[in-house]
Amino acid sequence: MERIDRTYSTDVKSGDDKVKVSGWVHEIRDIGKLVFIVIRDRKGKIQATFKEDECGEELFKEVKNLGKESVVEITGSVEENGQAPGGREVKPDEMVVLSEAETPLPLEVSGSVDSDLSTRLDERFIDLRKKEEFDIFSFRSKVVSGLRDYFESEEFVEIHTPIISKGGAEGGATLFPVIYYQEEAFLRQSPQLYKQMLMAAGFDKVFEIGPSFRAEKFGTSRHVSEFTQWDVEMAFIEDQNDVMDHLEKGLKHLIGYLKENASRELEDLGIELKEPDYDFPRIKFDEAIDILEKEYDHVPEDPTDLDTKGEKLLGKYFEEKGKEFFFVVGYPGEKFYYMQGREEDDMASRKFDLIYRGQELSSGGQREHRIDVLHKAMEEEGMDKSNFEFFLQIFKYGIPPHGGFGLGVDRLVTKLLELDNIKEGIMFPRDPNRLSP
Ligand code: AMO
Repeated sequence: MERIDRTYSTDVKSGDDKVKVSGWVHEIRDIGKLVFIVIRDRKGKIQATFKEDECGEELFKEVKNLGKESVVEITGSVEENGQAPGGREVKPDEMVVLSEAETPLPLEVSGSVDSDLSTRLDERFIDLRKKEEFDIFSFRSKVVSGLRDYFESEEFVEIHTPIISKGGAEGGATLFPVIYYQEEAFLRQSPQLYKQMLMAAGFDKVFEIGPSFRAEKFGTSRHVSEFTQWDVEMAFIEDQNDVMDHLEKGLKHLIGYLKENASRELEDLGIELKEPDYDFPRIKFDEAIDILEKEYDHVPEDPTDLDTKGEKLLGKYFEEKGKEFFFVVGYPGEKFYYMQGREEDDMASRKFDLIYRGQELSSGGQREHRIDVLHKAMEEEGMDKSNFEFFLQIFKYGIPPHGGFGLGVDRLVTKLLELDNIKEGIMFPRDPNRLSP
């Protein structure tokens, strides 16, 4: 038999005399001597019209028995039809049923029935058949390309560091233990220590895109147990501002890139992205607390952090000034690896958060590279230093001042696409109640 390449629905043109379209049966309308079926592929839909007196008895019988969501391959010519989706339809010569779908389906694909998020995630492979879902994940793929585009052009090197470690850098409460042969080990909470090791190795500028794991106890709309972090580290910096500059420029580049390269997805999802034409405000932690108190009469319970409400209110404050992105710098009581505020700083630390549309998107800062200060900070945090010997070593034999950040890719996608829940931007999310699928 003659081999014909598959044509996506959107590329089918009326007048084509032989095309092969393949996909899922999205819709069937059987009106006796005529059966319309709509085939769906990842790009769109195309109708095929089967007429009893034209397509032969056997083929007609087969199409009458077809169930929704079965996978078929139809070969035929293409004719104009103003009533069909896209104004054209396939006149079939042949149909192969590649896989039959059972009925009833666990989830409606056509979108005529709204299912709650939990049901959708239970039946995720079917849920992902919806065009909107494909658009979200095609967009997500372009987010990663756009960030990579910026950091590669700035000569950052992509790295891959271990997922299994002896200890985590981000605090004991959210560690996931694993059994590593006879030893207890943990899934990484971030690539923090390894990207710093590469600064001691002289790599100067690195980035990593990979999974990080946190045993977050509460299922919120912005936390998951496994997320994708965009990590960056750079050496020979003056202070945290050098790091913030790259984060700001990277995000501005990304939005421009998406407007150009993801315009189809954005349009279909009904999202209009604004390119930030302003410098991201950089305010000190104390100033942020002042704004919250004076403008909104809000005092976060934990004096060393902004709570969710605080971030939201500050987001509102800056959005009213036309600025969706801003930095808060100098958080008190920060993790051991951040540099504490120095005399010239007038703030508690060199740690910053980037907030976008009222939600923390990234944390970063300058690192402490003075070994004595680092030892003290680890003791104060009550850490078992024996698990971090490999890390402490790097400060003994020459390491430049350095800093970096970690950015939550899932949160970025959620906020850019205005999704309600971070899990909508993750294919197979993990939370305290979900380990499957
Ligand atoms: P932090 O813990 O703030 O910093 O994490 C950085 C960014 O990762 C995302 N994130 C999460 N996203 C979804 N679910 C979670 N449970 C979750 N936890 C974190 C957020 C957050 O801003 N090592 C430092 C970064 C650095 O200094 O380089 C770190 O991990 O978007």
